[in-house]
Amino acid sequence: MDEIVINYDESKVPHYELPDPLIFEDGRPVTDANAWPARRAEILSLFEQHVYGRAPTSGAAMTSEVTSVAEGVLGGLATRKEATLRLTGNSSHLDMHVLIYLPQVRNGAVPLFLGLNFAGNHTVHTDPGITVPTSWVPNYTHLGIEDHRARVESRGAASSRWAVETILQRGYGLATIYCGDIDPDFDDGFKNGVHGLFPRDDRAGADWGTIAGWAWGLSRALDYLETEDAVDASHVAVMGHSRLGKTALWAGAADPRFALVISNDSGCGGAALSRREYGETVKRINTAFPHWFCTNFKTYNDCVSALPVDQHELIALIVPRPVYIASAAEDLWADPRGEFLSAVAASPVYRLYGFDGLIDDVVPEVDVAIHTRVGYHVRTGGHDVTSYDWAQYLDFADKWL
Ligand code: GTR
Repeated sequence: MDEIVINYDESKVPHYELPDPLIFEDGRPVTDANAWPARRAEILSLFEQHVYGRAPTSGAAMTSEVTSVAEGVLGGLATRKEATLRLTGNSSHLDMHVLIYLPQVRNGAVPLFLGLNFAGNHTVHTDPGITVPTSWVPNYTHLGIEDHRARVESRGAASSRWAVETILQRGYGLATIYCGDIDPDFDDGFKNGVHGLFPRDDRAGADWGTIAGWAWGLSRALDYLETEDAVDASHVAVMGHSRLGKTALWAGAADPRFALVISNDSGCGGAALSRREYGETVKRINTAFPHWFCTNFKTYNDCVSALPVDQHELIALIVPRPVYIASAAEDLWADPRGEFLSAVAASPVYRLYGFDGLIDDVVPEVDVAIHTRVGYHVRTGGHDVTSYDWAQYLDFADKWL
């Protein structure tokens, strides 16, 4: 295999030109907001064809069952609810376990943050009432540890990334699902997880990868939330970190029911511009994670400038809904500057709708958040989700959701 060069030198970023989100493929300009839905449909189709792959539009039936409800948990702050969403395809089924926290005191249906987690719902909080997954979980099976005890010991392991109490105190609910319930995060030739619900021998270049599968699962979770009286499903913010930040962006781009979209350190294949080739590149991501994107994406490994889209257009697909792009100063692998420039390049589409976008292409100072309808910050520190990030998301949601 060729050596994959990773560049961290700004002076070595190649000269690039971004595709213009406001010019149709046939060269016509988008002159007003009325023309945007048609251009949006064109860009969405290009992302399906060349980047994430196309999800099936029908073929899986869903049933739901509430498996537990507990009032007054987390010191009286929350109602905890768990539900199993069963998706049935041609010959198999899949169970997605949703954990929902709602403020115990509510004045009607609440707006809510929805996000996938990396290693099980029980990792988001030390709450002993959260059910521990019995499905494939990363790190444990990889280490040869299969027993239930190791999983139980990871209760709360990711709690610093989920500001559960703060979210509830601010009047929002939180729903989360373990991403591996939807599709286990390894390359198995698209046999297990959601792909297994729609089995086929003839996978084509634009068939969906794992990120599209996870995003599809988020939409199914939203289908369920629409049936939950305590949740205001027209005010759901989809949020994710890193690979799950890429997923949140694609879910929000593909499904306009998500009212707000938050990308936390999503990097390559997420908010960062592919053409900059700074930090993680298209070639590196397709090599290390061959299952995340569609097969067609790999044809651009050595020629990203030939891609008919770049990631600023993924952000543009969310217009006119609000979007927040967050970077971390030390997370060079995710290319903070490339994430910012992507938000800047999506801004003309916001302006079409009369919203201020990001105008200046100078990256803001560290820890100075911008809360225009396309929000942005680069915070101190590395690849993570912190209380600073959540403080911004909550303020941004108060303003725009
Ligand atoms: C890295 C990957 C990134 C990012 C990250 C994560 O290994 O290269 O694209 O997604 O994983 O998800 O934590």
